[in-house]
Amino acid sequence: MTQTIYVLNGPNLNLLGTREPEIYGYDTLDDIAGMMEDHARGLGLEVDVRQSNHEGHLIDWMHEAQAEGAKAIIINPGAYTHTSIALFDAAKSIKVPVIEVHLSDPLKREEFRHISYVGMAAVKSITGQGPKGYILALDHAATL
Ligand code: CA2
Repeated sequence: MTQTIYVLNGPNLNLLGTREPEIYGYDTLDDIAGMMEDHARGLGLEVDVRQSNHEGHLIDWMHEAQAEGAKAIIINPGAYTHTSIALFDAAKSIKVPVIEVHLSDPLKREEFRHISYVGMAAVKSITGQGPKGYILALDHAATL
């Protein structure tokens, strides 16, 4: 059976490609999902790409990934990266490996973006590579 990678995206990432292209680029989340589906097929994997503006949805989906036997979770938690101990706890509470992705490099931005709670529980963090970061995360997931 084909193994599934959950790809979870947090608040405001549904608006990608509409504003601040100098930071986040011109690709929409649908464009990124399409690229990931194509790349996953080449790796013999499936992706399940989701987005929510609600912290609890992201947590429920992490639990679901565990219950469904997902191979890995790739997550861009958006601004919850820098605030959510609940997402850190969720990542710690499951056995599914979590890979953190950011389009920008939060360490090169405002100081309030410099802490990543999810990153502290992630097996890998990929930052500042734009949409390619999601593809690199998939390549890493394939090795797990
Ligand atoms: O670089 C990333 O991927 C971020 O996770 C993006 C988050 C930000 O809070 C993190 O510090 C880094 C923000 C996503 C906002 O998405 C937008 C979409 C369209 C227009 C403006 C922002």
